[in-house]
Parts: sequence; structure tokens; C-alpha cells
Amino acid sequence: MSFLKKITTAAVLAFGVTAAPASAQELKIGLITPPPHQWTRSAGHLAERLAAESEGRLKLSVFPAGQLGSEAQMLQQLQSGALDLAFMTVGEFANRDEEFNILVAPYLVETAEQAAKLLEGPTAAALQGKLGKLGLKGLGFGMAGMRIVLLSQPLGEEGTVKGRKIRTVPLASELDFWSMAGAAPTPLPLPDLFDSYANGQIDGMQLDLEGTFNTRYYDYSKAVLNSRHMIFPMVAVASGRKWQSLSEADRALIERLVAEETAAIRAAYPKIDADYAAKLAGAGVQVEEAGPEIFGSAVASWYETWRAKTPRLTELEAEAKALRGN
Ligand code: 3HB
Repeated sequence: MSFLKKITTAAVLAFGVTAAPASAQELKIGLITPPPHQWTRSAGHLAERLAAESEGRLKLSVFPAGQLGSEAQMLQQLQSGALDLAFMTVGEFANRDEEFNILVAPYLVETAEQAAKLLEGPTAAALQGKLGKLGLKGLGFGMAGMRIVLLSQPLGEEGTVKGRKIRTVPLASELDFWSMAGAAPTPLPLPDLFDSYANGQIDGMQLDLEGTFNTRYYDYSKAVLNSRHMIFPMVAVASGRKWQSLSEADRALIERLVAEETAAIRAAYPKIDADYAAKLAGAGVQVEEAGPEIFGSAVASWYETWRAKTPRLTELEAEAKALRGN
């Protein structure tokens, strides 16, 4: 073997580089979640599978932690074709189409298993069908863990979140819910959350067990309340513009692999929630059970308002009721 060939072989072994065909197409996926988050791991897994199954023709680069900007900016990039794929929260969709708000209705379901099933149901499919008018191609729903509440100070005597400044996702229905609970909702996207909490600009947040452990929000919290009060869907989308330019075979491949990835995410979250509950317990964090009473009368008020605003909510409630079996 020539010296040059030896060096090249060594480099390939060292960096695991496989020669991409000359026609390799570069695709980008954007997310706001940090590297340890399941959505980011799943995006990495999708990249590996796309490379393998397209035999190196499709190369997907992953941009986590809001590297490409906020979700509002990512949505614009998807619409212009500057970004190819994204795993997004429902925030930006809800801001453009009121019906997406219903996915975060309080206490729709009781478990992450039921949340996964709800996101496989007809109402979720109907909402996915509406993404086309936003210049996107919907590729399926993933999810994160059930929502919990963290507070920098314990619940007071009255046992509610009233009067606290609480971080929400920038989403009308969540703002409404917290206002109805007598709190002061403060919309903050995930990448901006740590500094605001650590600096005391907010008194609490709604998040999930995964983020609580990975970002060590428990260090700043006197109460970690396992309220499981909402589900938290993820929407996998492609740029509609980019989609048009792909070959039929590539579209079919991407569609299949993203559907498999989102299905794996939905299936994984019951265990992810349980694993992070165990990790928090292992770190000595006391996670308390908390029921809807911590929100005062917000649940009833929220349904009254949002049933009138979005008739489709009633359909989703019926699906959820059947899943809960109560
Ligand atoms: C959030 O609370 O903003 C959030 C949480 C996730 C994933 C994405 C966003 O687990």
C-alpha cells in the first residue's frame, strides 16, 4: 500500500467518513432542543438512517439548540426553502391557525401512552393536513414528556400558582390557561429559559421531567410538581418548496424514515418520563404529586373559552375521553 493510501485509509477509519457519491444532496434539520434531548437524538438517528438508506445520496445535518434561530425564524426558513426539515413545538402553528392550540388543552389525557395515541388519531391527522397552507409538508407528530410545574418558591397556603410569574411556551392557549389560574404568564422559548430562571426573572415554569433533570432546573426550584397537566406535541415538517424539488423516491424515503422516527419518539416517552423521574429521585430531588387544584378554577374556564373558539376541540375531547376510558 502506498504511503498516501495508508494515510487516507487511516483518516477514513479515524473519522468514520464514508465516501459520499458526487451527487450527494445536503439537507438541514433545525430544532430548538439541546443535544441531550430526545428530539435531537432522534434527528441524529434520522440523519444516520437517511445516509445509510440513500447510500450516501442524502446527507442530513442537524442544527440543535436554536442554532438556526427561533422557531418563528425556522418557520420562515422552511417557507423560503432555506431550511429543509424541522422538529417543532406547536407554538408557531398555533399562532397562525387557532386550532393547533387544542393540542395543549389541559388534562386531555392522563398518561404519555394515551398522549401518543391521541397524536395518532383523526383530529391530529386533520391538523397535520392544514400544514400545507403554511407552505409546509407535515411528516407526523412526535411528543415530549407530560408537562410539569417548577416553582422557585413552594406553593403557599392557598396551594395554587396564583400570583406567580410563570414561563409558558409562546402560545395563546397556554397564556390563557395561566392567566385564568391567576398567574402572570411569561412566554419564553426553551433556549432562553435557563438564564431567566437562574436570574430570578420568573418564579416558575412549565416544562417536563427530561428538561428538569438535563438542565438541572431543580437546583433553582423549591417545588417540582408532577402535575402532568398537558401533553406536549412535536410536529415534524419539511419545507413545501424543497419537497417539490425532491425526486419521488427521495420523498418516499424521507416520509417513511421520519414517520418511523416520530413513531419511535411517541413510543419512547412513557419510559423516558419514568427514567427521568428515577434520575431526579436519584439526585435527591423531591418530585411532588399535584392535581388540577393548583390551577384554581382555570381548567373549567379554559374549556368554556376554547370550546367556543375552536369547535374542533370537542372532537379531540371525545377521542381523549375514549382513550382515558373514564
Ligand atoms: C419547551 O418547554 O419549550 C420544550 C420542551 C421540550 C421540547 C421542546 C420545547 O421537551
